[in-house]
Amino acid sequence: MISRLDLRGTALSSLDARGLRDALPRAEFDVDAALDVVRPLCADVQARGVQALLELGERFDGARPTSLRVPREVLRAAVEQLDPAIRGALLESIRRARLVHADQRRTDTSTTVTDGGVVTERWVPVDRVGLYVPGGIAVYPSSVVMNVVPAQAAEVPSLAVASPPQSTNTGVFHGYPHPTILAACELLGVDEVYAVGGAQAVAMFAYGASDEDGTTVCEPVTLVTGPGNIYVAAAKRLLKGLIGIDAEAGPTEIAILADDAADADLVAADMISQAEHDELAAAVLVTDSPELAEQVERALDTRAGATRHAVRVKTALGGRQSGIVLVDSLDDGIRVVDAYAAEHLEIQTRDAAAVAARIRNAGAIFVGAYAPVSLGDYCAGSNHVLPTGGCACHSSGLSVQSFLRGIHVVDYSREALQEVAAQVVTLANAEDLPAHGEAVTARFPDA
Ligand code: HSO
Ligand code: ZN
Repeated sequence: MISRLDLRGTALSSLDARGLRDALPRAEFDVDAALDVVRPLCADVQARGVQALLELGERFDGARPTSLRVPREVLRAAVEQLDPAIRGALLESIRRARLVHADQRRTDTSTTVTDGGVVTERWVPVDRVGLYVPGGIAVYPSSVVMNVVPAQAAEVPSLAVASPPQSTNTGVFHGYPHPTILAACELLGVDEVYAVGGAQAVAMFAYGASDEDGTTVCEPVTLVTGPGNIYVAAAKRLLKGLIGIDAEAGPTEIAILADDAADADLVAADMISQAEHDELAAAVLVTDSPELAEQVERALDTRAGATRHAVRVKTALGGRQSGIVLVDSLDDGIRVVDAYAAEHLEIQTRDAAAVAARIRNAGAIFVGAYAPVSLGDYCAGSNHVLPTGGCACHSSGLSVQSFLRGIHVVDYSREALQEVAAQVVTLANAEDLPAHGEAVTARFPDA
């Protein structure tokens, strides 16, 4: 079912990371191709606001909520009707995420460059964020936690969530997002929630939305975060600039670096755990042990046949994005996973912590047999909104930092400026921008 890539005997140390990356399994995720689909949708939302959003919800999600914004009593009802075990688990997930994200808060730094010349980096949260929570194949209340917690820790003053209306909801929840998503919002203290999904949610956040009387229903935001399908990613690409975005999330990925000490059944279970997300999800095992590779193949067959979403899992494992990569040594394995730059990387080797310390590119690293990706998906305290598609070689997952801007505050006295005036003038002239220098010398007419 799963393909094999045998890199044994290849001099990996002589390949550049790009070349190696291109040789590895990965999904096609052509966001550009989706741009043509989302462009008219976004234009429609910009032109017709709430009316367009309600119609698009009916067209794509098969549901029309009574109001675009979920009423407060519906949010409260979602918590009241929530299974107590789910409530307890969500609260534990929130508690742990809050612990970790509280420690990510930045403090301002002030540097005295010279007497009277001080540069301060001041961390300021964005004014308002729109958090997107998908609701397609699966419903992710955990993603509400992962988006909201860092935004709140960053003290973003205004925060809205959007998630698709569900056609299967009944009673008070009819036409609104999944009740567990609503409950997660309420437990987190978020009361601005919209029943809007897909690209149109990103457009609503970017442009804001008014109803036919011109009453504003949703104010525009400055930053949109959260995962989504290819259309959500395309809308983010289209509207980036007008709004800030976190990343264009692609299908989820798990890479596992394992040696012959790994438990094949656990490796297979973890690969399947992420393959369960999507037919395009990627599960990649990198190992220097042909025996482990064989055992994992067998375990995948057994487990994939027995799991609830067997069809989806088998498609994901059988796709070109998944595979087992055989290498000569653990050092080569590290080269491979670094080139791949996985969203999630598990290290299941002897002395896993030491191996993990050598990894340079990954969205998140899961160390040893007792840190499966599913732990990080829900309850490790870490964030599960992570860079996909190899973007982990230049980007990080969602964190408090994602919601902050570092503003440099430059405070120089007359004397401090005078001290460096000649150098500013010299550099300005070297760039043939003399007016820059003149802006300095104008302050010292007697010099
Ligand atoms: N593994 C997904 C997140 C998730 N898993 C949500 C379960 N629910 C991307 O990191
Ligand atoms: Zn997951």
